[in-house]
Amino acid sequence: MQTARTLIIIPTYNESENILELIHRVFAETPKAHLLLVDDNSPDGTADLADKAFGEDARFHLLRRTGARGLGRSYVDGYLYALQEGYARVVQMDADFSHDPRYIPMLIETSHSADVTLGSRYCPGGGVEDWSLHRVMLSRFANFYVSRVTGLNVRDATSGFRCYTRYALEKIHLEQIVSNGYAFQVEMTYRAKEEGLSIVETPIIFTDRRQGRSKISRKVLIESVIMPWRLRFAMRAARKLRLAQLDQK
Ligand SMILES: Nc1nc2c(ncn2[C@@H]2O[C@H](COP(=O)(O)OP(=O)(O)O)[C@@H](O)[C@H]2O)c(=O)[nH]1
Ligand SMILES: [Mg+2]
Repeated sequence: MQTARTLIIIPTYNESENILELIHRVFAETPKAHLLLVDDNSPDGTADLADKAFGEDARFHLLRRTGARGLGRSYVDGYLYALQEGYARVVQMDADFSHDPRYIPMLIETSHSADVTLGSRYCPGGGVEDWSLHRVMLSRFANFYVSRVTGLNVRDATSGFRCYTRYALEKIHLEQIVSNGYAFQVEMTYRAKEEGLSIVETPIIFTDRRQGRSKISRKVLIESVIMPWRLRFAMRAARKLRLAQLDQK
């Protein structure tokens, strides 16, 4: 497996308890891949900690964001970095061990035959472990809701453990992305579909975070309720426009 041109993007906000072990584990799974931490100026010093431990390692890269914090914006900055630096694909994952690094090779392998690879909790072989009933219900409902409203026929559109090829990132209009929280994953998936990119799901077992606290806010939840409708109506408007343009020809 060729991983030298893979960039693993990890967004962080206050992950000092997880980050060093996670980076060790990621490099153990994929020694040739490079890793980019996109840190939102974490008050707990996550970025400094990682930089001190891995700053000398040529595979380690650090993007320190300033200004408004945001998960979606952090991913986009990471993707732009990957495009600029010439990587062939990106893998993105959380820093809290919910996403087990052992799945990275499988995501990379699958990305050789798919533009977008989703680490999926809800396809055969996938699942969740140690999650409260409340989180399970919320996630299940979110996926049901998203697929009903947008018509996206993927099983785990909100998964944050995924792989994009360079081609996929170039096709998706990153500058047009508007959402920032869970809805960000949905919007990326939706735009991928609209661009005709191939999307494949491979099973993962998702576990609850090991240390630290979730940063998911009420604002993020509200956004994830509204965004599927925005995508649906934006798509309709775009189709109408295309049809009108065809009529004129
Ligand atoms: N750069 C950046 N990372 C974030 C932000 N919010 C959360 N993260 C990271 O995104 C990942 C998922 O966040 P988490 O709080 O675990 O969300 P949850 O798993 O849905 O509860 C973790 O690696 C967080 O450190 C943010 O505003 N900026
Ligand atoms: Mg988490």
